[in-house]
Amino acid sequence: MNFKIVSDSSSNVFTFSGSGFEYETVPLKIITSKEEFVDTPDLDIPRMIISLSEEKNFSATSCPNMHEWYEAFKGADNIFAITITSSLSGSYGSAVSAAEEYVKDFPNANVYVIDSLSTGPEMQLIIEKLGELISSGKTFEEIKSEIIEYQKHSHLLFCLQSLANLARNGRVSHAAAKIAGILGIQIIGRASAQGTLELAHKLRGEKKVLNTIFKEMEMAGFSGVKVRISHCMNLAYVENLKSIILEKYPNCDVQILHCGALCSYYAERGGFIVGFDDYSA
Ligand code: X90
Repeated sequence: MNFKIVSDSSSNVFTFSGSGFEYETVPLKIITSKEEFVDTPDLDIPRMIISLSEEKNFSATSCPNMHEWYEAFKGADNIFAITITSSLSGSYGSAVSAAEEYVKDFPNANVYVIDSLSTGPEMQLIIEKLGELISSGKTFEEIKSEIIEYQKHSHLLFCLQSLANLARNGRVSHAAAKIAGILGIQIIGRASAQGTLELAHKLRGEKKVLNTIFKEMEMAGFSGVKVRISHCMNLAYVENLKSIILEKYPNCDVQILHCGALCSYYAERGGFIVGFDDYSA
């Protein structure tokens, strides 16, 4: 029985390996009036960000279609697919349709599509958990129920300097985007339990922003086990968040990744996203 984990590119995880499974990413796309950016690891993100800042007219994103998910499933018979929250994207719907076709064509295959109710680093945590569970030799059904349980303990916060692209694509209100557009204001929010985007604070100043994020993490039950951070061209800032975390929790497993194209487009330059679980050491 061969296992495969398939994620859409909003996880920012483009390579992942471990014993007993394969891993593949299906890309979302960013579209402007001149160009299409496919969210693959070789894409030049800084160039895309510059090109988007010059694009005044139109930009949008599109999720993988059913065919793209189906192709990524091919060859495997125990598949875990994970998507960006179904409340903000059609990726989950496409993956579910692909799964239905796939089990019709390969009746012995198992496919479970996970609606992450989130994106980015929270998806990364779920992918890593899937990897651990598969490597430890659990059955498909055992993994499925353990991952449903894990999702109750994973969380996502974000900090954005602009909500312009979220508003342009109808994912937040124009009024909220206007507040975020004030110079120096940063917006902190979270993925709600229902997988919707929830705005929580508007703040100014790095120290205040990082302390608020850290406080929000602890309020959500974080106690120093595991944190994954993805950022859009803002490494110094998130390194400071990492230091704040490690100061209180020296043994915490903290990793930093670059946002891929989809998260870079919506988080925008300077934005970052934090995933963590609420387990205690
Ligand atoms: O299908 C598509 O075109 C993709 C649409 C995605 C829209 C939102 C992406 C947000 C990415 C921003 C902060 C995290 C918010 C998490 C809320 C659940 C990153």
